[in-house]
Amino acid sequence: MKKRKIKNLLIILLVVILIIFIISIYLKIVINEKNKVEIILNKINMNGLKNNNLLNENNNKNSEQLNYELNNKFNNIIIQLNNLEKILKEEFNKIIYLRLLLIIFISFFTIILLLNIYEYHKIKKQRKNMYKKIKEKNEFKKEFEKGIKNKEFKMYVQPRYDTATEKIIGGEVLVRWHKNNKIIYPNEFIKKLEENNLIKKLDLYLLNEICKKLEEWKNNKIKISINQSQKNILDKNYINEIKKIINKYNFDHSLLEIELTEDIFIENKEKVKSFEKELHSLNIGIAIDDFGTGYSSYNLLNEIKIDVLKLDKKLFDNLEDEKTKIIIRAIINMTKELKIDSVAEGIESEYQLKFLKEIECKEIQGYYFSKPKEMCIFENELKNLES
Ligand code: G
Ligand code: G
Ligand code: MN
Repeated sequence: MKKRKIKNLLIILLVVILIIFIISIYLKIVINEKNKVEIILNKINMNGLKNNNLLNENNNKNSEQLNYELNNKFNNIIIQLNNLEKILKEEFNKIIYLRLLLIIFISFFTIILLLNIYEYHKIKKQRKNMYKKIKEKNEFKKEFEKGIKNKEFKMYVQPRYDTATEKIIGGEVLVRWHKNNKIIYPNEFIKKLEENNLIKKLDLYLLNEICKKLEEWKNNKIKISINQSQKNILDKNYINEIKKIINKYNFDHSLLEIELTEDIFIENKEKVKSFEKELHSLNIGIAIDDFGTGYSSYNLLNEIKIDVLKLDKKLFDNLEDEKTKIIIRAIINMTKELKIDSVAEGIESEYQLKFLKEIECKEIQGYYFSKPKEMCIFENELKNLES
């Protein structure tokens, strides 16, 4: 951006310098011409006067007739000189106008030429950027496909705890991309996958992986929620693909919950309504994620059957404030009356835990108890729970 501005300024500067240069040359020529014409006119005047003197000197006979003739001749010379001066000035003006036109034309042409050169380079650069972007997109797609094939997308689980008993009752699946010995977090790639229409593949891949696990954990009644991009809801085939996956495995479907962020509920209410009905017909739960950060239209709780409300971390960031407490208490009371489960997310302190116990928020998730863990570690914890 800065580079482009400097380039623009340089081009404008160049044009201005060029115009000043042309005008100065032009002015120099005009002044020269003017001087030349004046010198010629002066010479003619001088000669005229000299001739007049000569005539005066040579004719001391002083006859009246001679005087009269000489006067006539002299007047004629003056008239002719005046005519000559007039003609010369007119010619001189004509030349000046023609040159001025020529200079305007050259300046105009130069500006057009420079603008064209500039446009050409701009388009060339844009095209280069476009190719670069397409190349990057293709490379990203290839990397993603390779990632799926090589099982680079790993499921992490952040446990969900019962607030009253402080025992693990479930977990949220959060993906991490293990690529070239580095862990990449979802914030760095989920949006890119959505933009490239690849997110459905990842979300369904993870859904398949977690259904496999739920079948393995059959003895453990652990509830699992999984994030699914709201973009999928707009895809007609999506629900059929979910059906295909869950029918492949033998587990209690009521242990599975799908988390969707609240904006989709507002933007595509009708689509979410039919999606919710399909999910409930399969006995799968539906949760609103990050509740309290977006539009938070309470009306949607009336229109769509929600099983879980996940209250966003930001709501609890300022819990010392009395007003914040009143709002959270009201939300929790509302969920109780509507028979919706409440989950407080991002809980990091004992103070927050104490308050959530007091207002009887059903579940807690946060660093206070546990960060997201690798699947194998979470599974080990589940085994310990069994014994
Ligand atoms: O765990 P972390 O804070 O990095 O997750 C950031 C966000 O990424 C979460 O809020 C969640 O909505 C999103 N996310 C995590 N895992 C998945 C996933 O498997 N699919 C989709 N669509 N989003 C995910
Ligand atoms: O899908 P969702 O936006 O709810 O994802 C929750 C994200 O918040 C996860 O990526 C997780 O890493 C993060 N998270 C969970 N608990 C805490 C917490 O106590 N503190 C902070 N800062 N982040 C958390
Ligand atoms: Mn979530």
